[in-house]
Amino acid sequence: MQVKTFIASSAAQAVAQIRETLGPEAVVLNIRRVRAKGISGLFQRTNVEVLACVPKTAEPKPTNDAVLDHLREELASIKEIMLTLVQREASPPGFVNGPDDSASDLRISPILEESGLLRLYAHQIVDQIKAINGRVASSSVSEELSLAQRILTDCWKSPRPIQANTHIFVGPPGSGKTTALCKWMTNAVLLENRQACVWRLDGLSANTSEALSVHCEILGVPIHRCPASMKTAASEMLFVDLPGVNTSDETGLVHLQHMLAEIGEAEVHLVLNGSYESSVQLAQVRSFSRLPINDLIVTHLDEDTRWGKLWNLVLGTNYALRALSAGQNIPGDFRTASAAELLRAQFARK
Ligand SMILES: Nc1nc2c(ncn2[C@@H]2O[C@H](COP(=O)(O)OP(=O)(O)O)[C@@H](O)[C@H]2O)c(=O)[nH]1
Ligand SMILES: [Mg+2]
Repeated sequence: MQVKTFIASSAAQAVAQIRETLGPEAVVLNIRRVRAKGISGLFQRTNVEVLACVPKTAEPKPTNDAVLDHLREELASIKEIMLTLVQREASPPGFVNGPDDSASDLRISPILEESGLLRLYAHQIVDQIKAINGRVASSSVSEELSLAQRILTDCWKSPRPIQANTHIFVGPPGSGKTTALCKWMTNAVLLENRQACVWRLDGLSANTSEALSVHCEILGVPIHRCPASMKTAASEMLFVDLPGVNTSDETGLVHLQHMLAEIGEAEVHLVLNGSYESSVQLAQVRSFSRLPINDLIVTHLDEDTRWGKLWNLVLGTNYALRALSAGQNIPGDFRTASAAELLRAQFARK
């Protein structure tokens, strides 16, 4: 994947350059303001620097090679699974297996837990595999694995189509709301050519996301500190950034509830830090569930390889996952959530 650097005097010009050079498949990796070179730089003029690339698409291979490659991959993943199991058998001194460890006699159960699934859900999957097989421990690990993936895929909830042009990002402080907003907005403005506008609002506490204002300036997106100060065109996207509210902050949550009611029709996204333990994430969802949440955005996924944890949100809440975000770069890695995406990352060879 070859990354190209584009320098232009505005974000719009950078987009034109990217489209001309890389075509419509281009993905923007990062955007920042840089001091203009030469005489313009002396007058404090700045340019926009955009890093973009075209993601590699797999080369089609002859059928035999493809089958062999598939088998090799299967073998490698089975080897890895067996290694994981052997390592788990050799418990460290002082480590006592929980009473539930022998509850499941299918080999897939510890593999699912290892990938981040809570034991409760791992066992539910195992029960379903048993029901499908009609007998116990008869299938191979790889058969169990593909059955588990099929069952998980069937549990997937697709987010409902976007209905409003207003997007509000809520969640605990530091969960990655402003970063997720910037990522989404940058993709919308640069790659989809959408008009956008931002409200950076205070809640009970002040909204200190100064970086958001800088980012809006780079993109040429108007930013307002107060809702009354703007009228949006029907096609314009409105992104609303709010300060985080702690789950234990009852007053803050009630205030946030009123703010959302005042803003009116909107897509409300609950942003969660994906590197936190599932028990914490589920407790956060419970606290915010009094709000009109549409879907979940999970961030910080670069900090944890156990993407199987995300299934605990799918299985343990009524909400769908909208987007997955990994890393601080804007827009960087910000992808639409899907069952296939989760499974790919969950069972990727490390
Ligand atoms: N490693 C990593 N850091 C992130 C990610 N998303 C946000 N951050 C960082 O986490 C901190 C809080 O993010 P911010 O978007 O300001 O959170 P907010 O308080 O919810 O708006 C900042 O330092 C971000 O750069 C991510 O996906 N991965
Ligand atoms: Mg913020």
